Amino acid sequence: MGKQPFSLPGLADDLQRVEHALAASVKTGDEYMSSVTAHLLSAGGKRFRPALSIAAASALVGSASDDVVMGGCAAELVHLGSLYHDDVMDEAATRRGTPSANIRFGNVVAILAGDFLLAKASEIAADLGTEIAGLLARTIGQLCEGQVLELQDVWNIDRHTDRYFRSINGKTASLMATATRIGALVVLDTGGADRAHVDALTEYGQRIGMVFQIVDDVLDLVATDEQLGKPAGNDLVEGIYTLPVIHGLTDARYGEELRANLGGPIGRSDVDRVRKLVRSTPGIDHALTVAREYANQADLALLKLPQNDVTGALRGSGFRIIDSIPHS
Ligand code: GRG
Repeated sequence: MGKQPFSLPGLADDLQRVEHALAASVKTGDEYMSSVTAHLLSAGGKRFRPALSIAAASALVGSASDDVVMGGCAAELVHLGSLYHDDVMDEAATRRGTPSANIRFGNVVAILAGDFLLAKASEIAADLGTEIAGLLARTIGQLCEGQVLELQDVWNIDRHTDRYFRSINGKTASLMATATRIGALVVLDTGGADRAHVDALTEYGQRIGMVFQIVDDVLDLVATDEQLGKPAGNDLVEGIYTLPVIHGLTDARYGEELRANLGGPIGRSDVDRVRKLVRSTPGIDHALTVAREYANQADLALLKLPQNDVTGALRGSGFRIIDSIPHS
């Protein structure tokens, strides 16, 4: 898989337009502040959320207008802002393979820079109309709710899968659904789509978001620090028990041993041993089976759209995200 799980004609050029708009959006009136807001942007990132906005518009009308590009930027700015805040909360040292903003500039400045990016996202969304502005504001709320739900279950070895799914829907899938919906809503505003198509694309984005987060959670247990651009096993260190772990804890063979190792802080030196223990259970396979169900639901949502080259190219994208997991 390349950087995106779908290849669309013109996508690389459209993402260049996104890049220019993002660079302009993170500029502030102050040089120091601008260096903070540009920090994570310059460190890279896949720009998957803008790609979803572009894909949604392209599925409906074959191309992405400037407003679609700006809508994708708004979603990416919310994502960036949330990462600044997340790294402060986690006291993370690295992100996208470079020192995180909190390490480089301190917590206070990192939080304010995150706030600035959310403000910019809101400003862009307001230019796109009240429906999109309201949608983005609601989504920021959902991100916070998903994150707080996760925090409530920290160190909880009896974490319920329902609460896991609700949390990842809030913290990840909601923004991917919204990025996709914004692309479709911009087209709707110009008369190029109907509501049923907007809803089908939103459903596609949400399902892809669920696949994405489950895969992210699996990667934390199977990938290397280098592959992740941050320390592997971080969820275990933070006390966040994701689907493979929750399921692994029910395993007749290794569940008890796993349980004895979880429920409280573990040292960095124990992380690899515990990751291996989780990998000895069927937890990873179970999580991937669930991810495949969401990937299939994403494909089913696409069937509610007019069938064309773009919807054809989007088909299977959830499965490609799953297939991108490195094999040991
Ligand atoms: C203030 C908006 C706001 C939110 C506060 C911190 C928080 C609540 C939410 C963040 C939750 C979070 C970190 C979710 C994980 C999202 C995720 C899958 C990140 C990785 O996304 P990629 O792989 O990253 O698309 P790149 O680096 O490629 O952009």
